Amino acid sequence: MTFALPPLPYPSSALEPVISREALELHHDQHHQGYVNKLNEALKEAGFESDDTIEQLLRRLDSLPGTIRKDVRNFGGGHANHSLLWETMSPSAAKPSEKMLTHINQQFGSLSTLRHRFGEEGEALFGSGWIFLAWDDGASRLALSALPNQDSPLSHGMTPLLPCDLWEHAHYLQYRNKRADWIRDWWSLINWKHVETQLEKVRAPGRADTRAMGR
Ligand code: MN3
Repeated sequence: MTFALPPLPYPSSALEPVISREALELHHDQHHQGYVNKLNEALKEAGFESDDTIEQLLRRLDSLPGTIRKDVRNFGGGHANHSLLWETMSPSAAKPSEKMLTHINQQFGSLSTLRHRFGEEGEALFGSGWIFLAWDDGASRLALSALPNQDSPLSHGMTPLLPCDLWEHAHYLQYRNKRADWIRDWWSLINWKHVETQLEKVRAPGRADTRAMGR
């Protein structure tokens, strides 16, 4: 099994001025590629064979062989988190639809409350990591999840819908150490259409990967 770096769904200058071309190219071509390479090397070295997607491997992290568990968690998590990050940003970001707002209001009260809590929990995370808007599979509701390093909500019974990268490599070139400003400006890039599509998939009963996992 070999994982590959997905191409960016837009030109590398498309997210300026929030993310400069240089910053996006470094992040995608160097950091994300690095996670993919290290993941592939680790799986090859361990002789691990599977047709699972990276999402499926992360969901069953605890049952993976000890020889690859840590590498799937770190490098596989890095691969999955960044792949979702590129998809959930857009140069022509639109506001959430009425339908999406209904889901947000139901769980958080309002979009501005969600944004406030997202920023607060993101700022509060110590060290490197991510803040996610996710679907809690067990509770069947939207939830926020702040996780360290490259951990994925998939390994915690949740499906990530919207990730914000809180590693310094995500913002240091332009925002230096100002994580709060980074989260504030990143918010204007959210591709809510993609978030909504993922949410509808995860809310649909009997979705394919749930059946495959026997959950
Ligand atoms: Mn990153």
